[in-house]
Amino acid sequence: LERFGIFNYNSYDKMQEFIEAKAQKYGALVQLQDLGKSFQGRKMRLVKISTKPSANNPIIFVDAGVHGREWVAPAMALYLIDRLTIDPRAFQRGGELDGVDWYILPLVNPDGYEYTRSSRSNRMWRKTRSKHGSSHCYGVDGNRNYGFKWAVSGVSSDPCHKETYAGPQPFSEPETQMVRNVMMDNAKRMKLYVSLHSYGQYLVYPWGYTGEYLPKQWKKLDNMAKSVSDAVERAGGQPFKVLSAGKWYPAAGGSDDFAFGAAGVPYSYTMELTEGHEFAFPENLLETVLPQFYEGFKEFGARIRAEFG
Ligand code: ING
Ligand code: ZN
Repeated sequence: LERFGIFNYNSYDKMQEFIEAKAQKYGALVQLQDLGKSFQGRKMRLVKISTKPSANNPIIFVDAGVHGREWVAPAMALYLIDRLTIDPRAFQRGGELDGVDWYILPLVNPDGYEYTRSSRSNRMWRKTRSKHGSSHCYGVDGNRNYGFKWAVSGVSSDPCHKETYAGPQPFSEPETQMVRNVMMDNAKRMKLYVSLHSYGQYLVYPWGYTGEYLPKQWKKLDNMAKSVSDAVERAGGQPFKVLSAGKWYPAAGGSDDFAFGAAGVPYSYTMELTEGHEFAFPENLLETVLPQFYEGFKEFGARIRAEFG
């Protein structure tokens, strides 16, 4: 029988059991919010970690796994949930939970993720598993489906395109609607959004839809990203390449652009994990890299507390 392991690639079901157990064990600290269901009917639940839910703390929102094949991303999100709840240091003054609330959605695209687990030939699936119109093809690229500058660059309008089909309209996917709702419902308090992916090791910020840099804000975004990268490096990890997403390659309809441009989240990033392994990061190395990346999240927390706490 398959067993859950914090340093394993777990099934959707095992991830659900893990977050349920966390909510049971740490009732005062961990709240689960039902967001709705994926296209195929899988429950999506937001994990809210807060020592003082009524305190109007700044919110850090982390999501992962919008692309099915990028397995290291949800593994990192679960590890983050684990450390934030078990680490006594997190609760202390200046710790990760001091004056900062963490909202974590560990698997944005559970249908695509389970599809990549179903057989070797499906391992490289990226999109959701929805069907639209009369097309016989499946799925939309969840990171091209957000309603900010939708489809203006870096997308395909062909439902059969395996990578970057933007969908028949913005937010055609229930999964991206749910992420949007988390952003909009918490827009006032949300100060940082991080979307976890895997391809190379990049920490990129808006805009994604264009190669133009934000005239005023890019420097602050760049500085925070570099200090996060430094923290990961100090822990023995690889540094991140830090630049604007659209300078790397322009693509519209990403969640980070929506968070920044539509929800007004001042710090918004796409974090691409694990240099050199792309989509197939070896499971036996998770034990090494996840704690290194966690040091980066601590730095994110410290920075947000310093500016907004
Ligand atoms: N990378 C991102 C993608 O969706 C990205 C890069 C981020 C593009 C933000 C546009 C905006 O293509 C992966 N690995 O999916
Ligand atoms: Zn991705």
